[in-house]
Amino acid sequence: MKILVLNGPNINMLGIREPGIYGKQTFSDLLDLINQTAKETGIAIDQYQSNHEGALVDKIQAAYGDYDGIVINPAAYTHTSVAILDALKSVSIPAVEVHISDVDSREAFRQISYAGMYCEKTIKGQGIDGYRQAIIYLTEKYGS
Ligand code: CA2
Repeated sequence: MKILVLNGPNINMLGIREPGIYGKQTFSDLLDLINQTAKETGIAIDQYQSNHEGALVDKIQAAYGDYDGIVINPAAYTHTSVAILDALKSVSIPAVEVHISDVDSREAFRQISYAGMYCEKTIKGQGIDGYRQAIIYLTEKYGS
């Protein structure tokens, strides 16, 4: 099994500001956690972060035929991007949405998730551990 972890804009800035919302862990800590989870589960995991909507759409399209699962935190594009939703639908790869913060308890504009309309599961408010949980969910459901 092969999983692609996708992160949207500003996730690379984790740990630098707003620790009260996103925690103290850095983007580098997140990459370490993803690599550690890959070792533990024995599956291949690639990760990609971009601040650009089209680049994320390109990466989702390129995943077709190559990946068996997608873990995605579209960050701010969660709440705006029909293009990312359509890309996920177009490749039809099982996907889990992750949000580091508890978006449910935040501003009204964060209450809509376009990507979430495709994803079969959403994990929110678990900090960066949400990524590990999402990878384990996909591995247990779709094989190793
Ligand atoms: O909780 C999440 O994972 C979010 O997807 C994070 C996004 C936010 O726009 C979503 O509503 C929820 C923000 C990404 C990180 O932004 C930072 C802002 C300040 C300092 C560091 C990162």
